[in-house]
Amino acid sequence: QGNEGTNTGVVVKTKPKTKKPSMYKVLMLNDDYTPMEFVVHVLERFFSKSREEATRIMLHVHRRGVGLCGVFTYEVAETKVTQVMDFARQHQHPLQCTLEKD
Ligand code: TYC
Repeated sequence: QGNEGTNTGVVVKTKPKTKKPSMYKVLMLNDDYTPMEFVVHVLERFFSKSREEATRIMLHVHRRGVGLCGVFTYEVAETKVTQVMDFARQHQHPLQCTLEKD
């Protein structure tokens, strides 16, 4: 945190040692087969959305093709994508979820 220069009149500003982690968007993709109710359930279960918010996001994805589930650090985002894809596969739905640098 030092901003002290020496006595040369030059101020040497050191970088803070910690830097904010890069954030990643988790995006949900539309398809023609996954039931709307299943997508709402996924948003509630894995992204802690209320039923109202989950429904809003699901309808946005249904109409626009893609929608934002949340923004997380890389490790958390990757875990969410894996959990959603595994859950969808277990239920034999083609639901796709992906990660994009913020
Ligand atoms: N388009 C699907 C349907 O009509 C619903 C759906 C919404 C699927 C969002 C995926 O991410 C999705 N049953």
